[in-house]
Amino acid sequence: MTPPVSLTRYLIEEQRAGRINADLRLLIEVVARACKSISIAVGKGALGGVLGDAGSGGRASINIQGEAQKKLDVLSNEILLEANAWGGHLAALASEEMDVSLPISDDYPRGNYLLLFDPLDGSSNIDVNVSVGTIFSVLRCPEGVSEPRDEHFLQPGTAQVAAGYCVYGPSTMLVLTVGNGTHAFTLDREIGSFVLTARGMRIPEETREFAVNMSNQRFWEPPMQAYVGDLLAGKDGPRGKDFNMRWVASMVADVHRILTRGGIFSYPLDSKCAAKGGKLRLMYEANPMAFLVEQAGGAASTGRQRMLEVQPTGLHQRVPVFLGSRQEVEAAVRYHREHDARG
Ligand code: AHM
Ligand code: MG
Repeated sequence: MTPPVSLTRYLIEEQRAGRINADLRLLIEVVARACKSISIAVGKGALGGVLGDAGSGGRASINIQGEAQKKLDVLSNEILLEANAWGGHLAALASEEMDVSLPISDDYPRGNYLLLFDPLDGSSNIDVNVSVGTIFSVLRCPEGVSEPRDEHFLQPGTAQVAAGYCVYGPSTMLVLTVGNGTHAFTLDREIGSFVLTARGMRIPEETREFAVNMSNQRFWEPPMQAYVGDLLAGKDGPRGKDFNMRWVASMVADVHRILTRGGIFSYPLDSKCAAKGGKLRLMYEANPMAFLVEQAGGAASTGRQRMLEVQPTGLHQRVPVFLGSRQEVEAAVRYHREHDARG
């Protein structure tokens, strides 16, 4: 029997192969350790006193996105900030829960990497005991920058050196890419170690499953209406096959299902979120997921552009998202292209 491969061993082997350096290895280990702490907090639920809204005196705490923060959003953010503050591997951090980026304090050495994260994605599922997750993306700090600010994070997704998520579901799993495939590690709770359980994940090219919040249908753009209309028409429509639908409302859980068995995930532009550019955030939701999905043979697009090539203009910028099985993402993109060509 071959011995299990821990995350630590996997990272050491990637370092020996010259694909990552010691600082990036440390960074990923630190994020994974923080995810273990978040997993423990999420797992305690009501017993840990961590459910419900953040804030005090009857006043909700609101983040930069204008969304009410949950206690676990705030706690997860603090866990990630504390874990990454002192190791010397980072120059600065940025989070969904923080208005602006945070340079590493002068009390510690500054490293060469920038870390972005959504500390607890799927907040609407926290209080109902449904899977949530942490999403992260790693960029290089530009050469010669000693005082990193928001503008230094504004690099396209193709510049990511690592990305991943941790899903807090029936089991806790970390899914990671350093640009050499997408791999899944399951948390062995007794030992406290992430163990490699799926090496080189591959998303099936074709699918019969889609994930979208159908309640927004009437607010979508015409090409999205046409695309989903044809999915719903099934065997009787131009697609010639029946489709199934799933929507967890935790991007991490929906993407995890798609990485595991295929499908298309979409959060398109709609008239409610059009002024903001979309619902999901480019830099710490769409881009890390796009990197993971592409590394698993899938595709990721805004509907009109490859996700990883979007030039960011803001830390909290939002984008429409289509990702998953390659042929299905290409089909969704085709509906947009043909609609736009008609003018
Ligand atoms: P959050 O980061 O505030 O949790 O919001 C992101 C989440 C995604 O995980 C999920 O895909 C989407 O919002 C669900 O949106 P909706 O409630 O509109 O279906
Ligand atoms: Mg989120």
